Amino acid sequence: MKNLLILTALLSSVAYAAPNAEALYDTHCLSCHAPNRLGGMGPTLLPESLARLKRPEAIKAIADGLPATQMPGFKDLLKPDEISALADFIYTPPTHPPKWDAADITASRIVHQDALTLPAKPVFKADPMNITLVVEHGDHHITVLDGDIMEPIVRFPTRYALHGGPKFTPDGRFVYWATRDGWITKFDLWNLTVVAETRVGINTRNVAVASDGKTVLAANYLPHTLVKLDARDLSLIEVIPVIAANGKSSRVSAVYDARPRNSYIAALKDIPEVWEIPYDGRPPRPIVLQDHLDDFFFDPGYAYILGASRSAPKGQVIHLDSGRKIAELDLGGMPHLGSGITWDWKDSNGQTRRVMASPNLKDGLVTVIDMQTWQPIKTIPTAGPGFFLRSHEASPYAWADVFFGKHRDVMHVIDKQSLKIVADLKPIPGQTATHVEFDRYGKFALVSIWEMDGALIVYDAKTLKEIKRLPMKRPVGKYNVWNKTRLSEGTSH
Ligand code: DHE
Repeated sequence: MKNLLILTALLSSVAYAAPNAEALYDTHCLSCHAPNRLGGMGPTLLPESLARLKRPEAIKAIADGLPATQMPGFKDLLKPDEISALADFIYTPPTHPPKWDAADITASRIVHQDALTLPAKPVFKADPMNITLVVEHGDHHITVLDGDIMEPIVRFPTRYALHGGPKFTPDGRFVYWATRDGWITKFDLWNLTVVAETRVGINTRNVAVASDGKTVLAANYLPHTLVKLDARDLSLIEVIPVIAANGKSSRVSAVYDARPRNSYIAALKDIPEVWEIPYDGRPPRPIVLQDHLDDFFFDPGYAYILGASRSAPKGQVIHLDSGRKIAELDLGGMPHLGSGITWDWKDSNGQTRRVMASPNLKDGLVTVIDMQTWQPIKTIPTAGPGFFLRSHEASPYAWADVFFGKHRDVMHVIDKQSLKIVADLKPIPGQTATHVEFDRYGKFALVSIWEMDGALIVYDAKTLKEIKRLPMKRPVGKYNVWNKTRLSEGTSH
């Protein structure tokens, strides 16, 4: 009888042992979301960063993965109670609340070089304005390419998980980039050396550089701050707490330079506001919206922003000076406006109109919008949801990837006048083809094969014939100095 009782107790303890959420986190989540849930390649998983994600949505995300991200589904690996325990765990406040304040930022700064002592001319022969950087995600490197001949000049390691577009000074000499865990690096492209590094936050979205080249502004998810640095040596100028009039704080989705306005514009993730932050140190000007903005696009004159929220069905057009919503955008799915491009399009009456096109992270379509009426003029069906759309002033084509799904190896080439797909390239069957960048003249189009043993494929941008392949480790974004500093209409800035 005694033995039976022990056995029953043992069995029930086995049957009802609660999953150890912390151990599950360490096994399945830590490599992307970092120790202590502070975020790295994946976002921070702390209650304050999950303000807009409800618990059932978190369970679904863990089970099924998240579209448009690198988050896989775990339902085949974990039992429902393990998934549920993980969801509880991420909403539990950490034992020691994370902080990253002005003192931490200042203490983190590493000055590698005094840029003033370095020669003010390139150490290479290539055209410094036609240099293209390739970010290799696979082993965290950057390759610097000579854009005339598409040959590497140098390849060097970066910090872990660089994300988003590096930003250049107007002369193309210095470039700044951010990692997901908050490091901002200043690199001297003419001397091919790191100048300085500062850690601005625990989970950082991106960085913008003022068009006067004097300051750098970083957008953080954690803490809820914008951090302004001196562009010369990345020393701290100011930590701007992101708190609305009602006292609620917010993560910052992204910040961009708005050069004709002499200001930066930041989209907030948890408060329906956009902030305009003047270069000259005046306080931010909040623009109150009806909906949150996760992602936005400037019109070429920087008078309007076209924004979309992951949770609202319609996009919005905001007039920046008046702070008013002047139109709604009928977009559908999950448009990736940050990856939008513009060009001049002739309508059936021969009239030229400026149009904007955006890929879609959820549906297989590219939407083309008339920028006078803000109405969609064409929805181009694609082979699946895409991440990036790119073109160049000198090219008649826009290149749209199919990042998600079984056709991820296809790159659509769209005629910018007929608004039809005129070619489907499949550089390597079964391997993800993504993100296109051009050289400064629009002669070559570079496609990333986003695989560990991937490649950069160089196409003739006119004939669409492959010219060469450069082996690379999971290459993702590519950034041409001329196109980025001259605000090419075919790329993001
Ligand atoms: Fe990005 C740019 C947000 C996932 C590769 N991505 C950006 C920018 C933002 C952004 C706000 C603009 C920054 C800039 O240029 O200053 N990205 C997001 C997300 O919210 C999302 C969907 C989820 C997340 O994990 O944060 C996301 N992005 C990814 C990826 O999974 C990609 C493919 C691989 C990676 O690096 O993590 C990816 N994002 C990129 C690239 C750019 C980018 C290559 C720059 C494009 C350019 O040409 O400028």
